[in-house]
Amino acid sequence: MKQLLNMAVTLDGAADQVQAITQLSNHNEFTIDQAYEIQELSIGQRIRRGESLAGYKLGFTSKAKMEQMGIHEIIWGRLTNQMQVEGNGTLLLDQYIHPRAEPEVAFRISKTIDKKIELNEVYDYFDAVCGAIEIIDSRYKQFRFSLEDVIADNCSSSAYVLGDWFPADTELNHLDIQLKLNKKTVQSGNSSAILGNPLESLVALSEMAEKYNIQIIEGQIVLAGAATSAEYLTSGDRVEAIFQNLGSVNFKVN
Ligand code: OOG
Ligand code: MG
Repeated sequence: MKQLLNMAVTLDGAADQVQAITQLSNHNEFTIDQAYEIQELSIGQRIRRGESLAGYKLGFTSKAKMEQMGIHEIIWGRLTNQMQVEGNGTLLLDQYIHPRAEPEVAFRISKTIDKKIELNEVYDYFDAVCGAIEIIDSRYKQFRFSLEDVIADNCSSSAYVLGDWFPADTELNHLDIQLKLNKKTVQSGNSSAILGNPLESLVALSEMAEKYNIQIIEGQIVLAGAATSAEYLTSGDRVEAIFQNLGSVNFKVN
């Protein structure tokens, strides 16, 4: 246990000090279940400093992401309130190691998810949806990691920006999604790239909730996973994601 805590503290410190570390798996052997324990302990450090759990994120729910990073399993991580950046706001580059942005769809949960739910039940569990941007910032050098490494590192999550909320019955499948950097489209995709339908991400998360004994509660946010590859950010960038049916989200990088 001590060793898992040490790894958790190392990851938390890397984020806090904005200093990339060597992949943990280079020098330690740990399982996927232990990686989730490290993640929990590492986020626990943030909670102890006063942050609160704001929700969850899924990773590698699209082929584009799996292929960009070379990992083909669905993973999940935690979001805290501190990680939220306001829409139209500014991301301060010096707080991140090598941040990348990716367009996401987000759900606002309205009823506790703690066991597997079916696709035909998902509408009972959220009351709003929005377009979002996730900022991922691997704490590992060169943004390279094993499956265990990235899970321990909270699935690279470091910040998120939410757009305006739309009603839960907004059609979410087959929506065009674009990511723009400085007005130029750098990624385009479709929401159906997310597990065939972004609603499936809630089913996937519900399986994780049952397996890992977590509860996603009313008011928490779930990021469904990016539909496109992620793009590196540099100083001065203006980042915008545009979603059919869900408006747009933007921020600038300083
Ligand atoms: C891991 C996180 C993946 C997504 O949306 O697929 C992810 C990474 O790419 O570093 O957030
Ligand atoms: Mg993501």
